[in-house]
Amino acid sequence: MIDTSVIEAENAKRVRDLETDYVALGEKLDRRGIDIRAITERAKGFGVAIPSWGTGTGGTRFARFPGEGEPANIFDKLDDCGVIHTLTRAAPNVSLHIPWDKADPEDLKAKAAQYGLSFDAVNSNTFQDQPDQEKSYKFGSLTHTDAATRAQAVEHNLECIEIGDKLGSKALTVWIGDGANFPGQTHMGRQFDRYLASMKEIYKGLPDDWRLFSEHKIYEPAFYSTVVQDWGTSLLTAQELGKKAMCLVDLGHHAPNVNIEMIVSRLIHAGKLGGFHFNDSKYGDDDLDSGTIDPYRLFLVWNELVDAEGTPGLDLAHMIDQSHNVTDPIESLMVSTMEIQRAYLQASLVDREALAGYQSDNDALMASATLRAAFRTDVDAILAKARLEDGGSIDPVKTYRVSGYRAVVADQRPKVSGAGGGIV
Ligand SMILES: [Mn+2]
Repeated sequence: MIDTSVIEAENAKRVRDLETDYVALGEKLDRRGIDIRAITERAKGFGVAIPSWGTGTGGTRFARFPGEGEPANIFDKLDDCGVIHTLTRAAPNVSLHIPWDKADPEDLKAKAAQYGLSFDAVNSNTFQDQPDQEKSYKFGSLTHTDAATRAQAVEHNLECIEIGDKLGSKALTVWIGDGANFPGQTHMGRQFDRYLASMKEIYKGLPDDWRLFSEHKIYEPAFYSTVVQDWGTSLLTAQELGKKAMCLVDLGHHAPNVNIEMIVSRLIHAGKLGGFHFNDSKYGDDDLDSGTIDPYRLFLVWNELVDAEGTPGLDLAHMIDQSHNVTDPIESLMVSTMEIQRAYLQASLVDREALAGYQSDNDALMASATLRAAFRTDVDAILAKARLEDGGSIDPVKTYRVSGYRAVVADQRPKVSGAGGGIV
């Protein structure tokens, strides 16, 4: 979809400056006892999963303003994911949403293989009704008071596992919108009991080498109470279900000012951190582009993850979960991929021995300065070098624009109307 000659021509314009910057950064890091090659190899080994739903323009509860050349189906979405990975070389996985992305698994695998893509966790959807669905989720899905509605929601999750298994996925992410809008609307204890009972049914259908991710979210669409509202409930769930159940942290699913890196640390301690939905947030579940609002927080989350490397059983799924309302989704997803990779590299530069010394000496000032020294290091040249060595683009956004990809697909794909209202 992106011609190699375009990437090569664009890289040729920038490769000399990159080499100069890379050598200069290498000398600087060398003075700090850091081998730039080792950090470059870490960059090359890094990957995130692109959410299939993120390739279309998102929206709010009020409206959606579709862009040109919106993907019309999962195969278009996979083409867009292919572009992102081709240029960044850091997005080798795709996370699917069922039933939105339902298609013949063999066709999906063939399309993904064209771009060297694999499938990460599959996401079930019981937060909306589908046209052919018998029971409504208006008053809940896995926690509904009606047993037949719960059974239908369980069945859908089992079907997601079956589909994911054919695609090579190894995890199911469950997020439900169940909750209440009024005090007294539901019995919070019984509702949670019903949730656990439904999740146990799903867990039973999980293959041995699969994991079940429980994703918490403080509010929305339920505005008074949400069944899996925070990491405490998520952890309780994961502990009750068993070894294959883990917690998934979506960075936008907490109250403002919550210390997310501390939640990360606690979940690692409990052996229950399974993965992430990366995005950024100013107020709530804003689903803004990673690293655009609070890059230091993203760094501090990565600081915990890099610190915990080597912990037995710690095997994280890195997924993006964003909504792009005012940008070209491909551009936003490429930039986000690189910002997440950047935070990972910066966290890899932390002088952990010095930090441990300052911590044990109670030298708060120097401990904090040690983290900020890593955070302030400009690793652009390493990121670009890693992409270049892997056949990607030194400057993915500029190369993408020069390629004219969006205009080409706008000609091929049907126009999308925004009149259907917003999506959350
Ligand atoms: Mn999420």
